[in-house]
Amino acid sequence: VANQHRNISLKPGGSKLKRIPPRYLGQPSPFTHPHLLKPGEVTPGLSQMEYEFRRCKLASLIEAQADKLGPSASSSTHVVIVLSHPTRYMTNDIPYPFHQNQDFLYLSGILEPDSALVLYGKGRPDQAILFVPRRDPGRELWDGPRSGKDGAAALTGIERVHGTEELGLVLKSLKVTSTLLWYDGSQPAHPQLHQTHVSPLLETGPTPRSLRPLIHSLRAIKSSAEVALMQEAGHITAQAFRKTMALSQRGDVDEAVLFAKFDFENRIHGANFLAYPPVVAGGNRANTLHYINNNQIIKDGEMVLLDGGCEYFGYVSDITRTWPVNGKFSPAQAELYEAVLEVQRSCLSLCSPGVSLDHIYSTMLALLGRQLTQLGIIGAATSHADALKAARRYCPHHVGHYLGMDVHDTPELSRSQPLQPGMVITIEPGLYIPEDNDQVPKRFRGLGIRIEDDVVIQDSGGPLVLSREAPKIIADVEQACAQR
Ligand SMILES: [Mn+2]
Repeated sequence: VANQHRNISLKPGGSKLKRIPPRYLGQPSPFTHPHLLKPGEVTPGLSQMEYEFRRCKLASLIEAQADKLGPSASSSTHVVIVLSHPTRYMTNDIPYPFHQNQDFLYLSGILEPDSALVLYGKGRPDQAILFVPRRDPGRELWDGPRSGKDGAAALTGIERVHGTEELGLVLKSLKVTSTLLWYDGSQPAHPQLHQTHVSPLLETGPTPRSLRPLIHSLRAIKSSAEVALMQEAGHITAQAFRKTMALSQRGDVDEAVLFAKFDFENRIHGANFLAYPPVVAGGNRANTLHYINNNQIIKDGEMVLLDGGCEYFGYVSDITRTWPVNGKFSPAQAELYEAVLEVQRSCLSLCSPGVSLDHIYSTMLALLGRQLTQLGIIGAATSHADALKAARRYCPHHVGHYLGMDVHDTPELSRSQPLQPGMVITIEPGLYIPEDNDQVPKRFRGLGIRIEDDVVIQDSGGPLVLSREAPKIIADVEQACAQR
């Protein structure tokens, strides 16, 4: 991470700790939730300093980009606008559980809807203004307490805080129309705030420059505090896999039961919730990559593919294991499983700085092609090119993706870019043989296997596998299934 930290002037944020108001805020605080947050933390595990450092790094990235645009750009004033998400509704006045816009959360630590962050400054946008919903006893009676201006200021350490209704006014006072504006307006995170406060300024002002790629390049490299949160997410989910496997002793199990068990075990061990609807796919349904109905009976002798992960204070896990629901691999299941496992291990060993996800992907295809030949799924005389084609047919997805605050994290980042220390990725090769494929030896038909681990790229000593506690080799899986 060191090279990213050059040329950054970091103001000491810890020295101006304000007293947290002794009341409930719009999110956990060190006062109300001392079991979750230490003094000086904005969200569990992440300090005011860490959030301030992120804003500083973004300011530096913008400064560097402006330098490239020429002398007039580098001396101009910058304004950065990041909006929170709105509350979304399932039906009339019933909200979905609120989920924050991760780019906004990354820079502010604020977990309330209808909020915004503005960064501005001449040459370098290093001044922060936060906007949060103002206190409103009428609304708070229904929705619960809000942080308000004083609460948000004390929690985040950002001194200048306004009510959200002042966003447009403040932006106007910053003379946004004559600045370099950094804002993602094409798909605004909060359409209504965009419409009311930002859009009118865009009509007469400059074309905003895209912000998301810059934030994603920062989010891609995890700090040690972020890795610690992801370790915990991986640990919780790995233990949930153990407990869910232990329900596999005689077959004929409902996918819904495994789903419920997995959900329960994640939550009871500290996860906030599952990071995405898990795939709990028995038998041939494992060949439907995004199967989430999870409502069928898995028969004795079949396997289940479970792709699930949890969110732990803003950071997620994403793990897949495939195992027989009666607790014992059949010879054909074991044969296909070992083939995927061998490829998965080889791909894990490639996870080091300088290698790209795309490179690991092409290696995966070559290795899968070789396994398909050995399994007799494709002929021994198949050309290299045709083996790759077959590998793509039997594994239609990529080897992995970036992981972090999102399951498919930092999508602005290309998978052809060399991995750097602190990046977190998944490694998830699979082989999927639909039951109606009569080109393939009968014993493999209807089997779908994926093995997915979460991996931190490290400078030396190989990758750190966050999901290592989830049973993976056949002996460990069978042992986990046999646990009472
Ligand atoms: Mn994944």
